[in-house]
Amino acid sequence: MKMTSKLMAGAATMAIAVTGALPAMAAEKWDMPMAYSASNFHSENGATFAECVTTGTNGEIEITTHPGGSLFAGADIKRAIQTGQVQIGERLMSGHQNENAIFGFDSIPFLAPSFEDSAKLYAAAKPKMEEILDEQNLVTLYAVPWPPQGLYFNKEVNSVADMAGIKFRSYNNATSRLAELTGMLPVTIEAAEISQAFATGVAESMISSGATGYDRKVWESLSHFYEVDAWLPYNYVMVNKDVWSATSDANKAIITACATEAEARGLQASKDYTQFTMDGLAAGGMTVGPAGDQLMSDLRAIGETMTAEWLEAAGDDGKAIVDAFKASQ
Ligand code: PCA
Repeated sequence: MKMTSKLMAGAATMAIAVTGALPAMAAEKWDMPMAYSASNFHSENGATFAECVTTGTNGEIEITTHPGGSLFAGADIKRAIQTGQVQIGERLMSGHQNENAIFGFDSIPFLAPSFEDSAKLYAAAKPKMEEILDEQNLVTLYAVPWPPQGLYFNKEVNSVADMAGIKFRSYNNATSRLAELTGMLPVTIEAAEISQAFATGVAESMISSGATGYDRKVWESLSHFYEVDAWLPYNYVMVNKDVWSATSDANKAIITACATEAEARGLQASKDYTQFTMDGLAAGGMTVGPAGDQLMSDLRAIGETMTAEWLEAAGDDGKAIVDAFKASQ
């Protein structure tokens, strides 16, 4: 529902009447769009971060989260922050691999398949990522990985040959490419829409975390989850650079402290959620377990192709990230 300006003026007059005076300094309101459901750990973590900022700044900056793609759909969130339509937001960065191959550093199959490795890969990529985002008018506050990515199907699958012709839900370039290389048919769908897509047969399969399948109750349509541990993609919380520059040093310090806490809390939640959500998928009736040997060796071969393609697309900067990651292992 949209309030008319007359109604809003009325509400403001009432607020003044109740509080007795105008506040000394108008509180700044920051809207924070997020693409994933309110119950998802990233969204819960974002809500806690928002509270931390609102309380820490004594309400000088009040952040309101908008989960589930309710304010902007996932694909539009980054641009909305860049252009100042919103002050802050969260986005799966690999969703923008088509803008810059570097953004896909975290979706290279089998390069960094554990939480430990992925933290090292993220650290290796961070300076370059922040430089690119800075050029796009964005300041990164914190980033949190999703749990390891596995494959969902509505039937038993033991090899890549078994995947031929399946309609596959993708969420970034890497997942679309994986579909092509496995003979599946990619269709890009936001996480917020997948329950519907699976229920209506628009998609029959996806690669994602146990977390997303659990949040979207995919057991209502799908039967198998294979642990593949392909990669751990990162969600980034970013603020518009002009908004950041106009923020007082005291408030910047508070926001940065809240972000540091959110990064650690989010990582822990991602780890805790991994087994919890796979148990949840099983409790929902799905067959959950490691992918078989044939499937894994087929996927590894495809992973090599995708790694070579990414290195080619990401050039010297991409190579430098992978080299720095390998040196840190
Ligand atoms: N969930 C998100 C991205 C990665 C993940 O685990 C999704 O499926 O859209």
